[in-house]
Amino acid sequence: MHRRKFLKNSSLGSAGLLGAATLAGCGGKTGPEAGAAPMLAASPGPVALCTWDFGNATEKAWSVLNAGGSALDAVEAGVKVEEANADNQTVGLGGRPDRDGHVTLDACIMDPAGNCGSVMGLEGFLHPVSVARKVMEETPHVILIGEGAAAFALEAGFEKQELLTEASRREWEEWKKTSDYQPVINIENHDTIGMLCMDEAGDLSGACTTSGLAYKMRGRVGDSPVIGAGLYVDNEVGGATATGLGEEVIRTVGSFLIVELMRQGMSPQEACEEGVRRIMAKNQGRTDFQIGFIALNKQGQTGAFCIHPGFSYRLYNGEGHRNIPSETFLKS
Ligand code: SD4
Repeated sequence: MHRRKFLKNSSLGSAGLLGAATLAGCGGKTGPEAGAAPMLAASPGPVALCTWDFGNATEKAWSVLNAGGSALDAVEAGVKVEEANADNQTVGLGGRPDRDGHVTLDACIMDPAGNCGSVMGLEGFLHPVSVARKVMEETPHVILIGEGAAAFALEAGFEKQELLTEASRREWEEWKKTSDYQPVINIENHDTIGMLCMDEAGDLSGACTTSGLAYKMRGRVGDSPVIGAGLYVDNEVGGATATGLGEEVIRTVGSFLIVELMRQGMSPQEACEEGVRRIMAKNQGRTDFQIGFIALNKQGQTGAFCIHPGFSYRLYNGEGHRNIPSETFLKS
């Protein structure tokens, strides 16, 4: 899709969004009780969006929001769908292991008050995002790593389980034969889920969860659990989240940058584009990696931008549920 058309669609989308919210006076709520809501100045919510085409995840988040649930509960419930999806080999169960054969998970979560929790290199627990939420809500800390995070998860009542599936183990065995033991930096080898939600009250939350780069060095952590890099939410302004080569997102503190650009007046689309441009400015001539950002502002407008074609995001709002192709920095 051409940029102009994309922008036109985005602005139409926003107008439609605001229209729907004002008309119904119910923040876009659907279902039998939608018309019964009081005619108050509505927030543009609910809105749920996530990286890539994870329809089941946004569907789940939307069901939480549509029942009057909080954005925080929605993002957690939404990304848990992909954490439990063994067919998604870059998140949770079935995630590709590190080069030594361990599935190590990174996740974080942020609430409207700016509280945040994160786990890095967590092994053996199906829902790292829920462990991250417990870190946020039940400890004085923001981040727990590795063995400490696992001990905390056990204490908090999470059950330990094997996450390396037969399919991922077999692929890893094959990789070892040919790989030269280098982590794969494959431009399309990432389906990390980052999710942003706005609830009926207009409050924002976000979550991001991944098994990271396939066959990474043991101990390597990407951007996804790093607050400000893989995810950032400021309830006054908006939120952003990333997928792709985490090292480059960390170098520019990508999600924080995008939120700050929105604070200065950029639309989510413009801010995502500038976030990618900053990364490309530090990587002149390099085309061997992919990064995609999505963003949501307090007005319910959304945007996305990536380096290579192929990135899209899932959006569920008062207008319905759809997959939206992202504009790209490098044309194919
Ligand atoms: C990372 N950003 O660990 C993640 C990778 C990713 O799907 O997006 N994987 O760098």
